[in-house]
Amino acid sequence: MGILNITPDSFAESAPLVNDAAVDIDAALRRAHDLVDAGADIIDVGGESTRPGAIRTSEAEELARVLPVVRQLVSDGLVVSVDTMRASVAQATLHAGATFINDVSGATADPEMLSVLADTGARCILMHRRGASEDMYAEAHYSNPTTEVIAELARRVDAALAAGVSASAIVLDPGLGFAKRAEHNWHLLKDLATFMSLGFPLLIGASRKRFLGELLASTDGAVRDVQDRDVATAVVSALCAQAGVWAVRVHDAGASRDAIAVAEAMKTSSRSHTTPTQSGSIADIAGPIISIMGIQAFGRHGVFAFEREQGQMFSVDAQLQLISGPTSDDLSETIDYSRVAQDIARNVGAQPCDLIETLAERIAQELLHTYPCRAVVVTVHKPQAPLAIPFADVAVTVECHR
Ligand code: PMM
Repeated sequence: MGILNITPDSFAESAPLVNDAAVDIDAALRRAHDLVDAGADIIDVGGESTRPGAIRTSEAEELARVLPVVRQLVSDGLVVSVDTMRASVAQATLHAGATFINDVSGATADPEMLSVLADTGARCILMHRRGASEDMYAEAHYSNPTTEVIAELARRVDAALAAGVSASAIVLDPGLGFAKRAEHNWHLLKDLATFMSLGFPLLIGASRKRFLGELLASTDGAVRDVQDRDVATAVVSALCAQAGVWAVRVHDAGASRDAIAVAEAMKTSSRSHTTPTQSGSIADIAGPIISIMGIQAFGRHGVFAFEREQGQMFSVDAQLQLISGPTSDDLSETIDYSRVAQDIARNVGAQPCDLIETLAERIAQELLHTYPCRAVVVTVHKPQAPLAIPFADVAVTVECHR
């Protein structure tokens, strides 16, 4: 997950994307595409600073910063997450095509957030924190950071489920640096396996954070400069990948992508050295393949106006090749196919396409970017396609490799 902070004061970015209240949209889009070119699968767009001591941005300002950028990135085909604590911003950006809402308050800051998430069926990242940015360190007291953070996150999961959010939509994040001092962050990272055992995908945001700067302080005690923390960040990313973490939220996507490639190669070296792009077919690659066939979903795809107006049922088959097979009988080590099916149904119901080729490609790319898989094959069937003669089915199959 590449970070795109559209704020005037982002501590970790070289050049702010907001100057004198004006958003440099072109620069924001360029940075997002650079992150994707460097290997980011998701772009996390934020319009409000959450650094310690930050005061809140107004709703209008936040929306003005993120919405135009989200719209353009979605239309460019990128998978977008929006870092917001406001239900109204979540609602507007989801409507514009964002896939994830990343709420650093764990959906506590805005009482409407959970109902927006439940109503839209959006994927959501529930992060742990205590207090707010203004008083970040006041509650940074733990006797056991891991058990306390897990207990507090579990309460957020319970609240989300009670509000109607699907379990399969939830990603958890222990919130490094949020009401946590360096020793707490290290404690949480040491216990990644415990967080993994909760059974939810896990996101880790360590990128360029102060605890890395403190670790790398010079002998005279000067904390390492923010811009010089990317090697340390990439090492955290590799160790996260090794532990099975779903995503890392980073500024330098290239460094983390390389580090993760190393971690994955070490994990899977006993299986195969063949890269999927060389192999040609999903069946050629060793490793488990999850198949979900005949997912029924309503959509408005087609070149005719009546197809857009009335819509019709589509059927989708998907095969996902896992990056590595589970090493135990534990759901968190594999892909949850109920989540995959829901993602596919949501994708079919999203923005209409003229061609089922485009839809199949869009679904395959989303699956590839969302789940830890090497390769994806998607077939979209359109059994009610407007043909002049009787027929059984029309279908298109696409195959995408990481
Ligand atoms: N950290 C920041 C902002 N948003 N979201 C999640 N889910 N996890 C994080 O760790 C996180 C976040 C602050 O970092 P930045 O100012 O570099 O974006």
